[in-house]
Amino acid sequence: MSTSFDVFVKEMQDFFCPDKVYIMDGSQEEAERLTEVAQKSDIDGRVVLKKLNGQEYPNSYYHRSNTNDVARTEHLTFVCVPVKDQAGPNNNWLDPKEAKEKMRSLFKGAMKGRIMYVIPFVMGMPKSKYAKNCVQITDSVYVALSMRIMSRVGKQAIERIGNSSDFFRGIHSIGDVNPDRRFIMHFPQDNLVMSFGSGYGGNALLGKKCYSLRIGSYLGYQEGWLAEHMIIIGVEAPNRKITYFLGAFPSACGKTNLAMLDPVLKGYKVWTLGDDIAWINIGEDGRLYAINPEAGFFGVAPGTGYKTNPIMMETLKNDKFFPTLFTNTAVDNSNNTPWWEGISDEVSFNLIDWQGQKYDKNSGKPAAHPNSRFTVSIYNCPTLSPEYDNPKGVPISGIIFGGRRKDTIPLVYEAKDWNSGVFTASIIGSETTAAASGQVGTVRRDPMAMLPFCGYNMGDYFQHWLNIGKKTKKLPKVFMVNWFRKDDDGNFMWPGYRENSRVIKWMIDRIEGKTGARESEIGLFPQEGAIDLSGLSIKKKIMDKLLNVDKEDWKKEVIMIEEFYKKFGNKIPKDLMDHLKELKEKLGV
Ligand code: SAT
Ligand code: MN
Repeated sequence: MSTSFDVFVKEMQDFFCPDKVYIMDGSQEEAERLTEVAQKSDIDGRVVLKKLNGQEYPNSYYHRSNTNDVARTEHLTFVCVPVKDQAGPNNNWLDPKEAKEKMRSLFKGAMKGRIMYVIPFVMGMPKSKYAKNCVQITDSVYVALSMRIMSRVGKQAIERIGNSSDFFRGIHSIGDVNPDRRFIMHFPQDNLVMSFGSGYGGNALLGKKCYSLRIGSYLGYQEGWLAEHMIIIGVEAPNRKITYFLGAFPSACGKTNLAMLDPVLKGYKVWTLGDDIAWINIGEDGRLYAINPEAGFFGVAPGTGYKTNPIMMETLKNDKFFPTLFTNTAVDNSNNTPWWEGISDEVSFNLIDWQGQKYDKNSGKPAAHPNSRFTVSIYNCPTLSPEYDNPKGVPISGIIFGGRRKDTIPLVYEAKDWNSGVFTASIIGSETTAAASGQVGTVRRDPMAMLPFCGYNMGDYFQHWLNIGKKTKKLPKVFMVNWFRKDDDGNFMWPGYRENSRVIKWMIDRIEGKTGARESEIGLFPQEGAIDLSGLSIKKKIMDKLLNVDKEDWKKEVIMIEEFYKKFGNKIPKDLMDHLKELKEKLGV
């Protein structure tokens, strides 16, 4: 497989038998040409793209996918390495030889009558030593256009690759969008992903979850860095000092909202660097530095509105260089604009739902698919940090982990040190919501929010985190948050959203050594009055409850953690087992 770019393209052409081969150059003219092509071509009888109202949403297009192809398909996603244990219980496994044979039989001749798009791209700023060279093959113009938004496509990538054979290969065909013939196969040892039968983001934009997280985490394990499912933000304080944070949350915890938070506290500002993925390296000064390998947002539309995330609304409406895509939202036929639940309080009479039918308000169903998405360039974000394009990345002072829990997990606590932080992150649990399949409200473990994205055995991954701690000179502080605690009547106890900046201010005070902390069984709590509550009416009794260890809840929690750890057998590092043992002792379990 280690052939040069030209040879790889020729091999792919001979194999897929497309009518035409098109090598992308990333130019503005190309964007115009491809959006033209997409407005004329169809998948399953539906045009790929329709232009939306350019006054309301400049340079924006609408895409409706096949109704069976609206989300990542984890059960059809495999990590293919010679030994099953290397993939771990956190991945589906297949022998690489068998997997390649299976994929070759699906791929053979699959592009007859189609155009084969060759997408040379860089994940990360091309000047950065942390950036990686990649090439994706696809027969979907929607995927080709999406890749242009989400990564740095074109000449710079071809120049960086040169005659080298050292680049990631992502081979994709949308096939006939049949869920019975849909596979996403990862070959970490070959720096290769093969994906067939889906056009959906996480399955088909191979630079994203497939490369930047699954293959990336494996490369990081080999090379001494971390590929994480994290936002990157810079928080500016009234003294103009900016503190950089990473944040990892399972889905439906408001991750994207936090990435572009408008703090309620005067004088504070959040600068956005990333909303999904961070690559973290040890810099020359021995600190951790993060870059966002992506160049766009692939965000969930429902729930995004002027109240919850005005910055994202502005991003979507920005007059833009890159086209913005809306996928599986509803469309308001009265003015040809995209519409979804939560964009505004009113429901227009003229909605066409995500499946193309006239929407009936009384149907009890949403008009937009719950996982409908926008794909938009990060350069349209008004709060984009000036450091976003810094090839060195930004120095990280704090890592925020979180989950959605109605009980047990306090509003915020700090891990005592790095290893306790790794333990805290390894035990993250979050309640499932209606947007995910399965039972609503049950707690699922999702360490570091990486369970579906760690490309190797998660036990080894925990050890890798501990090792990074040993190699780093000045480690960031690690915090755990839960914005979603409820009282006995089922009401949220903490107001959330912009008010979360109060908790982040406390973190900055901790990082700067301006405030002490109160020890507890699970970690360090804010001292009385240390969270700035000015202008917020919240009872002391509630704050006390939010910042407390409920021993009975935690006794149940440690049992669940123990069960989860057991799945990984002796792969769980001794240090984490010791932390669990210590916690059990403190709780008297
Ligand atoms: O997996 S996707 O990248 O398509 C969406 C997500 O879960 O973040
Ligand atoms: Mn994600």
